[in-house]
Amino acid sequence: MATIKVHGSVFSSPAMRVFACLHEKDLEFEFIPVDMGTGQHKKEPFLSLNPFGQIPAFEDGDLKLFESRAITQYIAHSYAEKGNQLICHDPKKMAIMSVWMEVEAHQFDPVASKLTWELALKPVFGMVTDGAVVEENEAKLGKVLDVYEARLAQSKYLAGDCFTLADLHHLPNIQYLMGTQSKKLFDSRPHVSAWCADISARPAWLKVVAMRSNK
Ligand SMILES: N[C@@H](CCC(=O)N[C@@H](CS)C(=O)NCC(=O)O)C(=O)O
Repeated sequence: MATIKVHGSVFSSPAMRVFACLHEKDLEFEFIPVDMGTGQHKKEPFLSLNPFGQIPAFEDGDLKLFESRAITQYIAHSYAEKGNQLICHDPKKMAIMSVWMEVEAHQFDPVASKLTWELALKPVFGMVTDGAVVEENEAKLGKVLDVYEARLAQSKYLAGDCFTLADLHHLPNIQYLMGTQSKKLFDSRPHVSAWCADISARPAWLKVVAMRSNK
């Protein structure tokens, strides 16, 4: 029995971030689906794993964590010797990686998540996409991706020459947006486009995509 447990949904971007990290590290884990439709995440026993009532929640033995990016950092540090290296050890490289993890969380994710919701998820739930929200956030995402284009013209990955958590954290929103009209924002920037293609083809990420297809 795996000691690592992930409570979540295969359609949740933060949960997919954690699955991607576990697959990169070649770690076995137990996936425990949370039925958000019935509000399982807002009741005990889930609230004792995450008092904010959000997925994913994570357990490794007696350690309980929430917040997807904190979970991936724990996994990458704690299982450093397993699977693919996802963090830099040199302090300057580590600092650059941290910068780009922060950029993902505070610049990329807020706009990309709004577009994912409007363009990829609302149609699945039979809800109507709000064109004004899409227009506003596509303009914002374009500006963010201009900065990425300049960065990725200098280095293959965001933190430098190697794939790290800074890249991995982007994958769920990229996956969703590549199936929407917002794909054009990535495709029109050659370095961003090459980076998306490269990180989306990683075997660990393809395993996450397969977890979703099996549902
Ligand atoms: N910052 C959190 C975000 C988690 C989050 O927003 N999860 C969503 C599902 S994708 C959720 O549980 N939403 C229900 C709610 O907020 O009540 C993380 O990265 O883990």
